[in-house]
Order: sequence, then C-alpha cells, then structure tokens
Amino acid sequence: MPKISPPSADTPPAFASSLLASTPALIVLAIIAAGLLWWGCQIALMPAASPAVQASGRPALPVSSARQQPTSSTNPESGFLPTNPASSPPPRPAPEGMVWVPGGEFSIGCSDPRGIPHGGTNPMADARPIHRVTVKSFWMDATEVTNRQFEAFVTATHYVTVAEIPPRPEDFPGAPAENLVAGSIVFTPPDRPVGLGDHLQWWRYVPGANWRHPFGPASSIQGHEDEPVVHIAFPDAQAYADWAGKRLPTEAEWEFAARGGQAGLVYPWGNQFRPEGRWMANTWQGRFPSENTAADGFTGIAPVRQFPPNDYGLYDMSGNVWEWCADWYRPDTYQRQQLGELPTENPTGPDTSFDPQEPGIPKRVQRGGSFLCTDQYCSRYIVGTRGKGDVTSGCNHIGFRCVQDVH
Ligand SMILES: [Ca+2]
Ligand SMILES: [Ca+2]
Repeated sequence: MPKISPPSADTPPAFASSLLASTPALIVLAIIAAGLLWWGCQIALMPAASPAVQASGRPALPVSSARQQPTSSTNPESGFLPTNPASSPPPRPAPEGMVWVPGGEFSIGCSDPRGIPHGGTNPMADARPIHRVTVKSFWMDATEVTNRQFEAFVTATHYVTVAEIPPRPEDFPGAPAENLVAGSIVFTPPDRPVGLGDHLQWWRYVPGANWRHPFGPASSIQGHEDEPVVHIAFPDAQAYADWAGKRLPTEAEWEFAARGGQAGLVYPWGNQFRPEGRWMANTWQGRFPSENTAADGFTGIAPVRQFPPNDYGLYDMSGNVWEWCADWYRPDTYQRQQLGELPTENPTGPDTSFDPQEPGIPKRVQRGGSFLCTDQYCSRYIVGTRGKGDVTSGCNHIGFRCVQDVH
C-alpha cells in the first residue's frame, strides 16, 4: 500500500483524497510520502552499494579499543545518572542470533546535541527530559532482521507486506483506479547540489518497489541476503515477530539495549563520532543528497555485522537502517513519564499517537537512524534521539529487529 495512512476515525482524509482525485497519483503519493517521512529524518534511500564498495567494508574492530568512558554528559546536572543493570544472569543460552540484555534502571533521553561535533541542528526536544526508566531483562536480535530471515518467514507463511498491496479505493475516494498502484518510496539522488528545503528533489515513489525488489521490479535481493530487510511497514514487522515467537522492542528497551550498560554516551560506542579515526556506524558522508563519498565503506545499506557491536553484542544500533519500536509516538512522552502520567517501569509508551507536524497520521517510534543520516540533515544516529514513522509506511531504509521475553 502506498505511504499514506488510512485516516483515523476523526480525521477525514481530505488532503490525500482531494489530491489523489485531481493529480496523478504517483506524484501525489511521492509528495505525501516524502512529507510523512521528512520530519522524522526518514531520508530516502540511496541505491545499494556497488559490489566493489560493499566488498571494501572493513572487518569489525575491537570494541574495547574504541570504548570511551562517560564524560561530562554523565554528570548529574545533565540529567544522566549511572546505569544500574540487573544482576540476574541469563537463564539459559541465548536463542540463535540473539544476545542477553540484562535490564535494569537507566537514564533515557538525549541532551541538546547542537554544538557538539556531528550533533546536527535539531535540538531533539522530544527526547527530554532525561529521566530514569526501568526495564526487565530480555533477549534481543544481535542484528537488524535480514533479507534472508524475512524470506524464510514469507516462504513459511506466504505473508504479503503492506508495500505489495494496492491502496484501497475506500481510503482514497475519488482517486482514479489506475492511480492506486502498490509500491514504495525510493530515493534518486540529484546529480548536483540542491538545497535541503525541498525533499521532492530526491524522493521518488516507485511502483513495484517492496522488500523483494528494493529499487523497483527490476531489482532483487539476490546477493543481498545478509543486508537488513527494508520497505517494512509496522504491521509487517509485527507479523514477522509473531511468527518468530518474538516481539518488537519497546522504545525504552531499545535504548537500554543500545546504551549497552553505559550511561549518557552520545553514541552506542562513546562520545566521539570517529574514535581514533574509525568508522563505527553506516551513515552518510559527503554533501547530502547529491554527493555520497561512502567514506565509511558503504554507499547504501551495509550487510549486518560490518561495524563493531556495542557492549551487549548488538550491531548497527546506530545507522544502517531505522528500526521500528512498539510504542506509539508522541513528542511529550518523556514529559508525561517524568510527571508520573505514564509509567516508567517497563514503559510501553502512550495509548495513542500524536505528532504535531502531522496530526491524524498514526505513528510509531523508530530508532537509530540510517545510512542516510548526516549532521547536515539528521543526526539521529545519536543514541538517545527519537524517530517516528507512519505505521503504514515502509521505505528502503526502514527495517527492524526483535526481542524475546525471558520465560
Ligand atoms: Ca555509508
Ligand atoms: Ca540500525
């Protein structure tokens, strides 16, 4: 289904429907989808890295050499206090492909990153106040779910993803039937520098783009089996998790896991973006969106496990692809938790979604940023920052990973 949310009961689909009825649908879908993805830093996808570029990906670096101790960001005045991990050992060996996350109490959130190197220009106000949250122990997928894993799910269940289903006419009254074409959002970088104020310069709605065909019908995932699956809408991620006997992480679980037992670090690995000159995550280098130097070794998505894991053994918690979390998104979630209006013990987020930028579009939390993140545009590779996405939208830099409860 195209990247337009079915309207909520109290919000008529006036905008989408009127546009669809009067404008070529694919253009409209691209406009709307790009708008939906804009604010949450859902920067569109670049073509996958060439084999030569991907082959140049560096082996994982020893984590210890890049680890840094918390510095000023952990002082109490900043709001960060030490993480108190639970002491219970894992009850059994980790399920295949998963790692143990001990749970415990930690400080969730993000200081205003403006002014720090690679901090970007967004104050990240929705990630404050920094406050204490407790989560239970759980297992977590060490990597983003890969094309290989998702294919096994589809083979077993014949599941059809949202991006493979044509939009329903009842959701877009007045739209010509020929305009309602299944597809997803792909990015075509302009061939020259452009201002960042008009995202339509690099967004494209591609009929037939989906997880099997990330760039459209002529593309495939053959040879990309160990890359994270993309074009995944929220229900798709949930369906996979159900099949696998897992679930999506809550936002608090995701951040507890990403911090790896450390407190108040800017990134999952420390406070420097490139400790000792090393690349620690797959992000964007060069002038966005026209120049992609792939200095980190990857023009597009990287196979999983190409960068060092964090202290819990989790890969790509920063960059590569965005990851769905279970919680509804609201910008005031942390304020409400701080005030006691929402739980801070195993929090599952608010009951409803609200994004002031797009009221009426139901959104869930996304975390970690993607290979398209850059401080010119989006610095949500910073560990405490929060992303968000329309639940019916996939895109070719949105994926997920799962967690499993301790039973
Ligand atoms: Ca890159
Ligand atoms: Ca990621």
